[in-house]
Amino acid sequence: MDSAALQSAESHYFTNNPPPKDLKVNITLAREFITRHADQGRRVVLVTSGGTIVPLETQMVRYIDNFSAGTRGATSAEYFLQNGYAVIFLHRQFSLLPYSRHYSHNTRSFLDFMKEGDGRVVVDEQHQEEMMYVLRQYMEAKRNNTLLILSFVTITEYLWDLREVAKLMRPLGPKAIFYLAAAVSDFFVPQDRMVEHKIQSSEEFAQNAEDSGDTSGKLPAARTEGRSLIIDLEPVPKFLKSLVDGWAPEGMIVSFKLETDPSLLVKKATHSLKNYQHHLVIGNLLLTRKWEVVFVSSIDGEKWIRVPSNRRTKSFSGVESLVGAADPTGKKDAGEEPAI
Ligand code: 9Z3
Repeated sequence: MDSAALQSAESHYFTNNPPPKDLKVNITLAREFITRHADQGRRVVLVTSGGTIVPLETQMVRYIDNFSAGTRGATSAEYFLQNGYAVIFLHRQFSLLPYSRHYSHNTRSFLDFMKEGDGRVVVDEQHQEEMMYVLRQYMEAKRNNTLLILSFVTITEYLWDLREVAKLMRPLGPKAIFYLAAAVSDFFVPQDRMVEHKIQSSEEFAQNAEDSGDTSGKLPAARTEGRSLIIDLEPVPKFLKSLVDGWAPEGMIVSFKLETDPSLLVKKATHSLKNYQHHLVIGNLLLTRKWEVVFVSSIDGEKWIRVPSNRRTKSFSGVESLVGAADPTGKKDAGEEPAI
């Protein structure tokens, strides 16, 4: 796609899919955060995390989602903070957050880390050391104001936030990093093909386009035909190209590529790098993502990073993961810590 076609696809998308209600607030917070840290000489990274959803109805009852829990993004954000970056953490609402992730979405409840002592709630002895380690890092990020948490739910909210934050980071030039770990939908329902009300299970009660206020004559993207549900999605514009070429052309851009077929991973990561001409694609496979990733860049070619097998464990879901990374003592199981 040439740059004129890309610009027109982008402008069509943002004209036809309205911004989220909290966009203005997010822009104000991000502007203040970026300016303050740039003035203090800190590097700023935008970490995106978690999955975007695709609503099927305007008054949304049903939506398409993906598996991402936000482990990669939340974990990576902690490492960026540890290394002196200011982090804008743009995440799917209710997905994992830096630091609190150690105690949420776990097979254990956070209450399992507590006990009663002298009529007060205290942290159990066996978790004191590890929790103190996490708490200190969390407190330091709070004290220095180096973590800004923003959230999205839908693909459209994500793209609006990404575009506006990227434009705010543009003046930082190469000091701005984009670390795009969010699992982004490839297909979506455009606003002008979305039905207003809940999709009915029989044609008898189904809305037609006019009922939903649409006069364009287009068929609703999700509709019942006979007893079948037909979902006819459209491609999401290639926003990575817009980011690299337009929103923040001097920034360092790291994207992720997720596949399930091992024979496709490096091919597709290389293809993405060639297509978008950014700095690094980190490839991962669904089943092994917690302990191996491949870095594909024009400088280093293809480079695998693997967690040694004695530091992996099988999690509840059968996916192997890294043991001990969040534990200062190295003795305990840190749960689902990914390779990077
Ligand atoms: C990834 O590949 C992430 O590493 C995971 C992390 C989503 C696998 P979890 O949240 O999983 O730790 O459970 N993310 C990006 C995949 C993606 O959507 N890439 C797009 C693309 O390649 C946009 S950059 O086109």
